[in-house]
Amino acid sequence: MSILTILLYPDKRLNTVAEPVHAVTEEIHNLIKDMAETMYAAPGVGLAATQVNVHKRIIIIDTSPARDKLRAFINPEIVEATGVSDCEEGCLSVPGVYEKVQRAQHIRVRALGADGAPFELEADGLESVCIQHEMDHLDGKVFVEKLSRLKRQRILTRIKKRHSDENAR
Ligand code: GNR
Ligand code: NI
Repeated sequence: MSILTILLYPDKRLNTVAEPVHAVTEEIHNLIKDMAETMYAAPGVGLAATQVNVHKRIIIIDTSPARDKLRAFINPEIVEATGVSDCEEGCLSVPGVYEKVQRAQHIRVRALGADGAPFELEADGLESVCIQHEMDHLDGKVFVEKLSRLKRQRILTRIKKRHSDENAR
């Protein structure tokens, strides 16, 4: 097992659209294990393969307080979305930035599990937000790209300042 490097916004590789998985092989199992180790170490409640520079349609989430309910979604699709929620989001690829993003409140997702079998799941609250956030990563979208130009510009300025402060130390 290994901890993978998480790409940081504004890395252009985060804008890659991920490809569907055609077979759930041992290579995919190993990737999911490494993604889980990376997510728990971060720590985060979700991770998309895109963030570790693997452009395959795989996300994992664990929003449980005990951090013992890992779920993998391969080729996830939202089959139903209702209501509106705006929840403060953060992202392991944009450390230290938290902003409200508008999402569907309730979703029904269809995907393949790590065992290759299809399943459907209904989600609300943080789990729903997290699945939508991870699925955006697979389409090459980082949550800050959903904000207004002004907010995004301010975030970019803050990130650049932080980098120059780090380099000056
Ligand atoms: O760890 C994470 N927390 C989080 C909080 C609110 C909404 C979304 C998230 S996902 C994030 C991990 C991450 O960056 N996944 O892509
Ligand atoms: Ni993220």
